[in-house]
Amino acid sequence: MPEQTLRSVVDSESAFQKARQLMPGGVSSPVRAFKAVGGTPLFIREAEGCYIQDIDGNQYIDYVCSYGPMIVGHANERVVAALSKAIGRGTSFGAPTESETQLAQILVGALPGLEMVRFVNSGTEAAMSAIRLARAATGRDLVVKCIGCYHGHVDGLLVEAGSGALTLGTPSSPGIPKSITGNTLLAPFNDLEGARKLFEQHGKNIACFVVEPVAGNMGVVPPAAGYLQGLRDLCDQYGTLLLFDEVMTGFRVAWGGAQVRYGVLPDITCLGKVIGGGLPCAAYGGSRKIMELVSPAGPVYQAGTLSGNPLAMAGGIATLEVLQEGGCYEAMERRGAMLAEGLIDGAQSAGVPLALNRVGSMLTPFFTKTAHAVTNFAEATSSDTAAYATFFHAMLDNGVYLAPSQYEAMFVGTAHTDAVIEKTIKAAEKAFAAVRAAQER
Ligand code: KE4
Repeated sequence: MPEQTLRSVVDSESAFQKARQLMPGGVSSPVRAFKAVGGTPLFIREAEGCYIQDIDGNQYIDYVCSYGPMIVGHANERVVAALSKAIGRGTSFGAPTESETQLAQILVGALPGLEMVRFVNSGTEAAMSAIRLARAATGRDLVVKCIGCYHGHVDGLLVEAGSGALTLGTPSSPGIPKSITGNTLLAPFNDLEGARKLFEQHGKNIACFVVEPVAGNMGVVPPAAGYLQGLRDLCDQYGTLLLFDEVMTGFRVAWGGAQVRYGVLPDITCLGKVIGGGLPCAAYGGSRKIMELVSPAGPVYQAGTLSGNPLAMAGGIATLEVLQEGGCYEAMERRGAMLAEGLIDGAQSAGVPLALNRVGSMLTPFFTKTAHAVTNFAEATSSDTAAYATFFHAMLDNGVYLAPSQYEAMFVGTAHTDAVIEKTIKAAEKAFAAVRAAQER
């Protein structure tokens, strides 16, 4: 990778100008607009492996990875070959294909909590459909979500939500009637006592408890020891369904996902991101008993023109086949640890308070003021977001592309080699020095 020279962003600036005339904020998803970190969002021309290139010709090591899907690297040759083959046979039929069955087979084989799945086109759609299913299966209306967790922009879950909603200060969006959010109860993530109290008060009316088993949308916050099992026990006690939103953790933190890594089985699982390999693909699934309530097998209606489309299936199958090759998860775990260690050491040497959380190949450096551990939403949001912004831009200047928000994750994939991790750590040393200098001003 060429040594980073002073970056020109002239072409991105003019592209952004044009885009803002035609699309709200000039983007197709809010977090991309750089609002939380300032500056001009980079318009991307192309990407390959772990590198991404903007339209001004600047190249960066990419840790956004499209917010998770690009786990086997951009333009992975196996994925490109599979898509090229599929595209020549037609892109969408509105009819069943064997590729859906093939991907469903892989998912059911990998996740112990799945006997059946239904494909949809986004994590939001998966969460929305799973909530409807949980309500139908239990005959109850209430849903519990954790403060700071994000499950897409479905009305009932856009309450105290994380990710872009948190980043942009709209965790509870306007435009959602109280009649809908009135059925949503909030629990602090990692607070089993708080969950217990909610169940004592509302337990028999709670349809499901939806949670990211590893929070990734307040930054990465791992489940406290016993937390997931505690939720499992409470759900069993009150006849509530446990819903793991594994859109980010699915095939990220382990083959299968967090339910494999932590050995706690949900009743319903949402998947997305990695299972489409960069194409629009998501899914929700569970036991046969629950899933056969979904239309046309059962009465719970849910549909989608492009659900299970052959391109997304081909992208997902090829991506998961690459991940099934021996050693992928061990390599990503090792390099995730290497990166984490390098960032912690870099911050320490620069005298910058930092708390870093990592689960496998997803991690977040929190610019906490007192370097306290980050175990929940309150601690995550006490971070110095101005310091993160300084770090973000200094990393860009040194050829590394992070998420433009303190409340996202860095993703290490199979294309991030040891040499790339070492380059990243060197870039971070300069970026921490910039943070320290800014803090001293
Ligand atoms: P989508 O509707 O964006 O495909 O998925 C929503 C979703 C659901 N569940 C979890 C755990 C998620 O992380 C997401 C989406 N993640 C964000 C990034 N943290 C997507 C990035 C964006 O909003 O642009």
